[in-house]
Amino acid sequence: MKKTTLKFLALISLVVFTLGIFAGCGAPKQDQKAPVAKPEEQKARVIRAGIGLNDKHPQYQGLLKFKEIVERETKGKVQVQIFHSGQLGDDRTMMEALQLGTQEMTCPSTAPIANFVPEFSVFDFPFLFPNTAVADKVLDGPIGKELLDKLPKQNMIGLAYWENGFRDLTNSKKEIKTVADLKGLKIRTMENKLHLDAFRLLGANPTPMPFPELFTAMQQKTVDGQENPVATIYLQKFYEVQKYVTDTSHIYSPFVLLMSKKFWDASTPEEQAIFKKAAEEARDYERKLNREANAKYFDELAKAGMTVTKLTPEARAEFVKTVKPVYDTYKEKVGADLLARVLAEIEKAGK
Ligand code: TK8
Repeated sequence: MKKTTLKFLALISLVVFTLGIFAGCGAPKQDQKAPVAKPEEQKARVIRAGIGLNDKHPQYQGLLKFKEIVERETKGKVQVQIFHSGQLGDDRTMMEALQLGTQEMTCPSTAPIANFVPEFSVFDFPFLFPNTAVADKVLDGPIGKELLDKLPKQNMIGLAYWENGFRDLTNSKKEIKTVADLKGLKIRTMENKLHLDAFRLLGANPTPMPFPELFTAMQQKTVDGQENPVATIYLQKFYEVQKYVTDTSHIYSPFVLLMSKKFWDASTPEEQAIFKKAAEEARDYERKLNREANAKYFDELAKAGMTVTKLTPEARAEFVKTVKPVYDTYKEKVGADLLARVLAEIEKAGK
């Protein structure tokens, strides 16, 4: 090594050393300020995971599984606390908290995520996925990943797609057998423009509202109806305030398990790998429970006093045709190329 290079290196180390001393003097280290913790608590970092649904829902069971895996594999260094029923706020508020780093995890549907990354609406086109097997293939494949990869720019990390499910329609006014029956009904939708437009096309009077406000809105008749998978309709006891349910299956809602980028970046690569693995294992568990729930709860809703209506093939075809125009209106908004690729994947997966 040349003399000049050596001198240069010596100078650099001196500067770094001096800065280090000053930094050390100026700012006391974190743990000097922190209250004395019991030894086992000293290093535990806490993930606060919030959801809008209650603790009866498969989504909550999925989070319990995630917690179990993460706490076991990190040997307790990362703890997971679960807050259900909107205790930490609605989906939008929780995503904003993730962005700020004041909350670590949440699990919203793709519909409200589209307010942060518009491309996520691509999965919310009505009557897009023919069944859950095809949905799994597309979401767990390259396109699903491509969308998750857009989240870090919004200071969030997408760990895996979980399942909310095919959405069905309920209301307190009348039986819905055809599109015409929906005319003028005040329907709560998620906060997503595509959903709102689809319901406008059906002749309803849709209004966006955060989920935690929904039960009271139905009870006080601020809205006539809403749409959610039957697991939610049953487990949130919507049958207490809604009389009619129709198996429209109009939109398939994926959930995305989200983590704050701040928390992710503060984790070691080993911990990140554990979060990812736990998210995927819990996903398989959650999907299984959710599918069992969605298959059985129509009967339970009938037992609870609701009128359950199955659409005839003709009536279903009319629903499909009536909402079709959103494919044109939203093609450019989500990206025409992206939509075309999703449709091609679905076609391929269905074969
Ligand atoms: C709960 C929501 C809910 C969703 C909705 O926070 O808002 O209707 O289907 O499950 O994520």
